[in-house]
Amino acid sequence: MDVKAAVAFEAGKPLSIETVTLDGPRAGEVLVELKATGICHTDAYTLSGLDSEGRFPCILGHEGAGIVVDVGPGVTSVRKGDHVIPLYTPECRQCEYCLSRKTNLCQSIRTTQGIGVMPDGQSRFSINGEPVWHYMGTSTFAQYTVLPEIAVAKIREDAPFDKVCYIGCGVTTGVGAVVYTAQVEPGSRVVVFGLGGIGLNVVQAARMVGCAQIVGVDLNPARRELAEKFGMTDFVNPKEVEGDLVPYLVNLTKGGADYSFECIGNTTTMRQALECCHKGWGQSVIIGVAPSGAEISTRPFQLVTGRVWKGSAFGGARGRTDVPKIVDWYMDGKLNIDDLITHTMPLERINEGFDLMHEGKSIRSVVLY
Ligand code: NAD
Ligand code: DAO
Ligand code: ZN
Repeated sequence: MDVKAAVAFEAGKPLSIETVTLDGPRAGEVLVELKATGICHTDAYTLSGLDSEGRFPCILGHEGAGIVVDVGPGVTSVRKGDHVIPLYTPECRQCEYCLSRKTNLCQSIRTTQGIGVMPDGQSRFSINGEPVWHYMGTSTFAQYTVLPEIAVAKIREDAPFDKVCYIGCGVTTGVGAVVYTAQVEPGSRVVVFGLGGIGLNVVQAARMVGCAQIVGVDLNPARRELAEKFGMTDFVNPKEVEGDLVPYLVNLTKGGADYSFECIGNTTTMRQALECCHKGWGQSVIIGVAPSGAEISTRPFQLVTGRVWKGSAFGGARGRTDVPKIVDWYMDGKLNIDDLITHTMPLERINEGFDLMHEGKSIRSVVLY
């Protein structure tokens, strides 16, 4: 079928709106009509050329929501008409990783996903007979996309696509880091580094689980108002702190954070996030993705004395199991997504969404199909 898509032909160039050919779903696959997709920093990172897995030409996008319009042979878990969120972290429930119950990083299609093809080694997208590669197994910057059935989460039909698409990455990454990765207890004191599209979701999850203190750290004073609306109790702008930031935060949290979250992708703030944690038990969760090749450091005694350093991908969420629950939390009013979606646009104006993100003017831009 012919499909309208925003194609990334080469690194560093704007996306180009094209009509591409999409082959139908094969065994174990589904065809999804996208209704909305968010634009995330990871799309921009890959478009910049810095992502070692970036393969051009490709169709970016990994934060979508839509409807199953066709299924291939052998598909059992979804059917035509189901509302779904594509999953860049699939959940096969059969691989060693899924069965371990220790991680959400299902590996069953990892190799092919990482090189932009479907599990049979081929792309379903093409232009004039030449392949256009998939991206993160999702390619949501297209009107239609093909996905393995293990890479879609079935969601309730009353959930609005233009809001719950954000659960496909940003919301789940931030909320899941609190609920699944750190398993933050009520009454905890937390420090959140970076109050953007991920950090604000950490803040609202910290409020949801009943944290006593939620400190937000950001260089941008404009982030304060929204963060307070989402539950932040204290705002710290590092530029306004006299002396070292770490002792300031330890003092503010009366001995150190029970949990801290790094939502920037900066190795300096990763170290600060670990070191502002409470001696004996504080845990720091790295969510931000640092530049390729970057390294983190601290004094080992920070860990000897009980602080724990860990990381979180897609919030530690098992997509097919946990994403529908997060949709419920939104529909029940426990999570606010509406105020984080600051801009919407048709596919033809998708490059404006990238510009707004680079200028720091948006929290989330959503493309509506
Ligand atoms: P964002 O740009 O919207 O937010 C980052 C915030 O950090 C901004 O408000 C900025 O002002 C602030 N900031 C920048 N440098 C700072 C510094 N030195 N000190 C204090 N504040 C600073 O980004 P985002 O969309 O929220 O993404 C955050 C990170 O999470 C990115 O690295 C992204 O790639 C990553 N991410 C990780 C996962 C995962 O599964 N682990 C998923 C999605 C995104
Ligand atoms: O299993 O090796 C693997 C793949 C893990 C992917 C984790 C992705 C999280 C970080 C990238 C940001 C996604 C938008
Ligand atoms: Zn698996």
